Amino acid sequence: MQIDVPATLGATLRGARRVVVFTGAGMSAESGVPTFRDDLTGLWSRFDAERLATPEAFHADPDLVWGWYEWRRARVRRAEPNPGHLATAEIETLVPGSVVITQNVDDLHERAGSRAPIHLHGSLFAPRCIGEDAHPADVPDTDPGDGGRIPPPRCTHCGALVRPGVVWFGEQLPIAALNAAVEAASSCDVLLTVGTSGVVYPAAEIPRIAMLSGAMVIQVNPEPTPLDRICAVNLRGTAAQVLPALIASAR
Ligand code: BV8
Repeated sequence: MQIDVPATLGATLRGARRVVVFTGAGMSAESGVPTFRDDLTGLWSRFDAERLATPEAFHADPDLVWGWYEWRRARVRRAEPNPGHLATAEIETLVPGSVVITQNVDDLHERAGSRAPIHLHGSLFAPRCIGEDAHPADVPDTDPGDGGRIPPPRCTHCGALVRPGVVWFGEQLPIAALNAAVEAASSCDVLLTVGTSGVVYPAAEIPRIAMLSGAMVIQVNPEPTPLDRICAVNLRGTAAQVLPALIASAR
């Protein structure tokens, strides 16, 4: 489906000093990675993602939670970056100094060529142990099939259980990532918010910080979100449709 992107947005992007692309799960939807609020498919349909993505769920049933993350990690490994990821990486070439801030725990921005995405909620590819030193763990790629319970490995340094390297609900965001994201949002002149429902905090503050700092906030989402009211422009379309059109108008 052709999306009409106002030509003025291309000029705005081209003339920007610094662009921030703030992304959520909708960015990876067209790569076949389910969004956070999609009904969890198959085996996971009877669980609530927000209940599984917590320290309490892991401590109550490590095999269930580890199995869920291994199932998600295998899905991401099989996925490819979509045209939205590629267009996002091209923005960094078009406007040097631009940066991606992502809530996603996949590695699709990196695989599309984005240099150093800021991961506010960690990564599926950075498991660590729950011991005091949080030793990074090297977890082999397995095929968990449709998922199911998988006992988490033990740390080879201290023997503690290994956990996914993501930020769970109730856990603090990595301070360095959060500070870098706030600095980028405060100093950009355009922020694109792409594929996020804008309901999880403090990440959802990022577009507001940009707007309050004088940036033009442009939203790319097929649906309305709470962020609509702080956006100068709401492009009702998908990441893989809109972002390539936006970049084409900026070249
Ligand atoms: C914390 C990693 C405190 C794990 C995730 C106020 C202030 C601070 C905190 C809170 C607060 N109020 C409540 C809280 C607590 C909580 C919170 O925000 N709860 C919500 C539910 C109200 N926040 C926290 O717990 C955070 N921690 O505050 O700690 C603290 C302080 C000091 C000391 C100790 C503690 C931690 C939150 C991080 C949770 N981890 N992910 C994992 O992945 O398993 S969150 C997870 O959901 C995602 O990472 C993402 O951030 C979030 C929302 O998902 P989205 O990315 O937006 O995806 P979603 O499915 O919701 O929407 C998809 C969108 O895409 C839709 O709009 C759809 O229309 C659109 N779309 C679909 N297809 C496409 C598309 N768009 C474009 N193209 C398409 N093709």
